[in-house]
Amino acid sequence: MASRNEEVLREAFMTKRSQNKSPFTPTNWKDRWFVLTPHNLIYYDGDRNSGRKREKGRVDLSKVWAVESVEYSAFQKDLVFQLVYGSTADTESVTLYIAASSAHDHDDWLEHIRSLVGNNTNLAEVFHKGALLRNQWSCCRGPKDAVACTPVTWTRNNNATPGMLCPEVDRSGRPRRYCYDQPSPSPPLNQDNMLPYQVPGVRTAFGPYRKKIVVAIYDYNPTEIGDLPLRKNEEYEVLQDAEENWWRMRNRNGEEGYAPSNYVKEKASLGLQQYDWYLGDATRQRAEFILKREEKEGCFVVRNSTTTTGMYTLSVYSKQPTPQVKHYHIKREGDLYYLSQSIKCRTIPDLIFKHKYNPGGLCTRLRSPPTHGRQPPTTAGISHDKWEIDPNELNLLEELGSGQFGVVRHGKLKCMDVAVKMMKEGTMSEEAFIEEAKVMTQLQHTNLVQLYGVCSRHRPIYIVTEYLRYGSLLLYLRQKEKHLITCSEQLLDMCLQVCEGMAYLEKQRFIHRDLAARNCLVGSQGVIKVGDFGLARYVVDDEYAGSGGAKFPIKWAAPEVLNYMRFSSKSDVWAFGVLMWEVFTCGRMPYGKLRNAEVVDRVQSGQVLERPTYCPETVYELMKLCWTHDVDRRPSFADMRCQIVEIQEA
Ligand code: L0Z
Repeated sequence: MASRNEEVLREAFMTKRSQNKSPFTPTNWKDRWFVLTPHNLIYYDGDRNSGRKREKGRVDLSKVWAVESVEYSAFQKDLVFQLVYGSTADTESVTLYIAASSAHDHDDWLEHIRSLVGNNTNLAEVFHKGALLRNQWSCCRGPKDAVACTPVTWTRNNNATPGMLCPEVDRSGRPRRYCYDQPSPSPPLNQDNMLPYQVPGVRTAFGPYRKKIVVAIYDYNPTEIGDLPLRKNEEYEVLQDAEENWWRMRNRNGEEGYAPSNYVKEKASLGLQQYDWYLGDATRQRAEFILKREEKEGCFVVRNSTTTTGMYTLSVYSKQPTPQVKHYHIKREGDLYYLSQSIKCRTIPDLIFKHKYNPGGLCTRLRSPPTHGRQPPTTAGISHDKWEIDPNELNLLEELGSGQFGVVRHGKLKCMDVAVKMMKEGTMSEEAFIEEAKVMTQLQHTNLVQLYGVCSRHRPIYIVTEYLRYGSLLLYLRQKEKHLITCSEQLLDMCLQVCEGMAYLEKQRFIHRDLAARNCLVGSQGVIKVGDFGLARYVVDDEYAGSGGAKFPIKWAAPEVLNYMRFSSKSDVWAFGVLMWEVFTCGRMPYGKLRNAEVVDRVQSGQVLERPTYCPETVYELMKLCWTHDVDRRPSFADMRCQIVEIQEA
């Protein structure tokens, strides 16, 4: 409870929005007992009747920089107010959303809290009258770190009597007419009737417009009217970057349209992206794969060092004395880069240029970058704000197999290869999925099978995804066993790729729920992608849904899933350990023919899968880390990534 010397000014039950929740899960509200003291707003759990309460959190009122109402549309909920607090207004602020039980309570608490924070020196001039939903502010559509869009309705006590509030309280969040200080003038609305938002770094409420110039790092050929084609190495001005994945841009001829943000890079931080020989974060394995396939003497790439950030590695193919790829760390001395003492340069492109004419200690002189090097990434959906695909635009081709939801066919969308899941009626909660699909199309990563959109206006509905030409990872492992089994670097690289895709999902707070080799796919250039993430939630099938069902993936399930169906990114990590085992056995069935009940007994008693014959001890140690029973001690995907990279480099 509030400590004895803290006078209780107000107490009440109100509901609080849980903080730090996934941008992809529905907003979660919890009943809390709120206590207001002169210096803190403290909240406790415990139901309305019981006297025993446990403190769940508190806000230090001296850190508060705005106390404002929230517009109804943010949560489809009335009587919500917000406390924005933290150390620096723009970067480290946290927002606490509280729904009062009555209009009287709403006004009363707002007034009281304001009277307590009125002398704070950090009070803000602007706030978000909406809420951060799916990584975007509902009010101005700005990204998470956009500077707030709406002038505050109340600033400080100054010459007013502390505790006095505007006589007419406007709960819509619109600027109030009655304020102690004159609010800043409202900025003009844009075409969408939205307040403009600003990128961080610009601290003034509505400061000068800053031009953002980007350079295309890939060609982009739009599929939709209204989208802007991009030509590699050309410059574009960004007109709107409110959304993460699709930006409105203008080319040199003044033509405007949307284009994918992952196809451009800001001119000021372009770095090596403009060079064909630069592979960015590609691993040693990927570099070798690309260079070996070209079979060209002196073919080379430069990539970021996997061990030291800011450092680079040069990978070169040579046939002398035998076909091989050599990797050289580009060393640094002061502001000079070098590979051998004899040639030192100020920049990496200069260094590359010099070594084109002089091997200078390398196995061969550098000749040309690979012709099939950097592949353009997928785009988040097929166009800006579009997830509904017209089935007439689809050209359906051969059948690829059938999934949980029915037949999947290869197809073409314009000239793009796609896979089309034709949803058998009654196998999926369609309504809920279609809503979620809007969010899922926005997930984009090299190691995730891209969801492009849905055809939901007719039945059966179609789910349109990226097409991968080599099919399921499980079958690939089984078919290529002879070739792969002794090639543990390549097997570990497959695990790393899955881990990278999963680390992205983890960061986006998105849970897969059915990670296994059968749900990963193999693409060209040895790329592995995780597929069908999050779809498990929409399966309508008793045999799949419960842990007792015949189709439930028991052998990939963490103990907390078996016991309480508690899914999390950590339960995905457990499944990832099993997937690593599948990879290093080239596609064997975990626990062999053991029946489900026996598998559960084994897992509960702490027994783990045995080390696959060709699996290095270090890799097996990583699998076992994934099978840590204590969820809190189990590593995250980010942790796993570091560990795998460490083994690769050893
Ligand atoms: C997916 C599912 C089902 O929908 C399949 C692709 C592909 C297959 C075969 C070949 C080529 C490409 C081929 C290659 C090998 C030796 C011979 C020639 C699902 C699904 C899965 C799980 C779920 C839900 C749905 C839950 C998690 C909810 C349980 N699976 C059929 C096809 C595909 C993902 C699929 C593909 N690209 C995308 N999707 C191939 N490519 O003939 N080869 N070679």
